[in-house]
Amino acid sequence: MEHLLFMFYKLPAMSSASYTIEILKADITKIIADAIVNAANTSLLGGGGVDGAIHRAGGPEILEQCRKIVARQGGCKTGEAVITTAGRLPAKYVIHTVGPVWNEGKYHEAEKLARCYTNALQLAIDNNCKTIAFPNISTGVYRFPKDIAAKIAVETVSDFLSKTNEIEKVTFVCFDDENSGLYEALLNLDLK
Ligand code: AR6
Repeated sequence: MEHLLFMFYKLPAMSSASYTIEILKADITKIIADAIVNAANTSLLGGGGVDGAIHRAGGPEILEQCRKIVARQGGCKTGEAVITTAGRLPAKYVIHTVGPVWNEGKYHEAEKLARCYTNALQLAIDNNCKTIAFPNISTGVYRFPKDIAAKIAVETVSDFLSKTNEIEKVTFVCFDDENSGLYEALLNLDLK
């Protein structure tokens, strides 16, 4: 199922970073990267969608580590991120972040979604990750409008990468045609 839709490579200019952003149409559990990101919930104890797929494919070690985090800090707040093993997955780590539930945009949802991306990227750097793959956080069960979410994801990640020199590649893993079309259009516009 995996196929590459778009790849952008930013050449290092004076005082700016070089990095690659790619868009894949794929199942994120199959991605080889230092870290894949999970769209979790505040309990960190699993759920449906991409969260269910990651725990199913990665095996019980991921949940064991999530439980330890819960015992230590009581779950994960919206916009924040925690890291665990990736268990049996081909990635090294899973970074679990909790996207906002869309509620007509009245509760700082855009800001909270942007924080998911920046906190996951910072946690990846703190764990020496060079490559990271994101799903389309909050655009499933949490009902965030896909067009607004894609714009936030692309802008937040591009901005972060242009200011740091530690992440080499970010992959946006899209699961449906609407999301992949939106990401392609945005990256063509913003980065070319
Ligand atoms: N690979 C990549 N993307 C996927 C996959 C997959 N295997 N499966 C689904 N998606 P969602 P949310 C896409 O609902 O909206 C969970 O129950 C999906 O098409 O997984 O952040 C958690 O426990 C969509 O575009 O996450 C929370 O309770 C995107 O992943 C809640 O859902 C996100 O959809 C979080 O809701």
